[in-house]
Amino acid sequence: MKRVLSIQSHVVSGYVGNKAAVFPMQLHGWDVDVLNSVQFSNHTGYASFQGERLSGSLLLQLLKGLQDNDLLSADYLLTGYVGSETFLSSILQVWQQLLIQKPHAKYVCDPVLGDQGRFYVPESLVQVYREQVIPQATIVTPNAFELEQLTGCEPISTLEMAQRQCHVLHDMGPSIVFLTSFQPLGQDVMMILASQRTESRTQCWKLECPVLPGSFTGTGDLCAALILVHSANHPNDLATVLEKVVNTVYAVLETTLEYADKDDSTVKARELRLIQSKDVMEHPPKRFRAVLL
Ligand code: PLP
Ligand code: PXL
Repeated sequence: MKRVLSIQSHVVSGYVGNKAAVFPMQLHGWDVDVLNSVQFSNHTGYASFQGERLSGSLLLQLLKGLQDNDLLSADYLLTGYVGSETFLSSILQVWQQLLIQKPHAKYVCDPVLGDQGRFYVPESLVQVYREQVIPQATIVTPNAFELEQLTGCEPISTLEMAQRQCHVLHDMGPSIVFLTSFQPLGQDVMMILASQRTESRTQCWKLECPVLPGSFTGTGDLCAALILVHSANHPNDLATVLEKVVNTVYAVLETTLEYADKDDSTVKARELRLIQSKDVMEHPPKRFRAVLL
């Protein structure tokens, strides 16, 4: 099972969306069918950007091309940032068609909505994710803000609350929930939770690591790609998946910081140094460990 259809953004310069996801997956031996939902000069965190978006109808044309040539054959679908309801609905059509070809296909969905109380997509997408997308996803990878929006809960301030909301998301369908970043109130630590529900039980693992200075873009996209790769390699060992993913992402961020000049806090200096992190992506360090809650 090593072919993935990845529907995400393309940026000419820098590393977000497919630019952050494709290389790591290829490095782990995956064939990646790359479908670019936008082509922008750079990510939207810069002062400006240029480029264009793929429409939902063009996505369906590409789907037809793949179907006509018997090329819709991925074992996994991976999606990230989606900017409109029509594009999200077209993605669901792609997923339905893929399931017809590959009934055992899995859907890894990063339900990108926003972060730290701020939306970067239209708020109307929350309802579409909640009602139509999440129920079809196998693995979901929200951050704390996205989890709050999807379950409709109060701001998540404690570990217990975070774990409870992962259960609520399981109730909506996905068997694996990765809460990719969460800071409990009053604690200067970052937590990542990985929760797996099977027929007989739900197990939740926690990993803690220090908060690194500054903010990065594309971390969530890299994280989702690595979750896909490692969960396929270790289907019955979520602790290992969590450790490999976080230790890789952490090492990539450290490498990124090493390359940035000390007092260079520009957006450009915070572009992930993915190419320079090839070795750590292939051989994740054994550093931060997962604990069972
Ligand atoms: N930072 C680190 C060190 C991580 O390991 C992860 C995910 O595993 C993230 C950030 C995730 O970031 P985001 O908030 O973009 O989901
Ligand atoms: O990392 C999310 C992302 C994806 N795609 C585009 C972006 C961003 C974040 O800024 O600008 C185009």
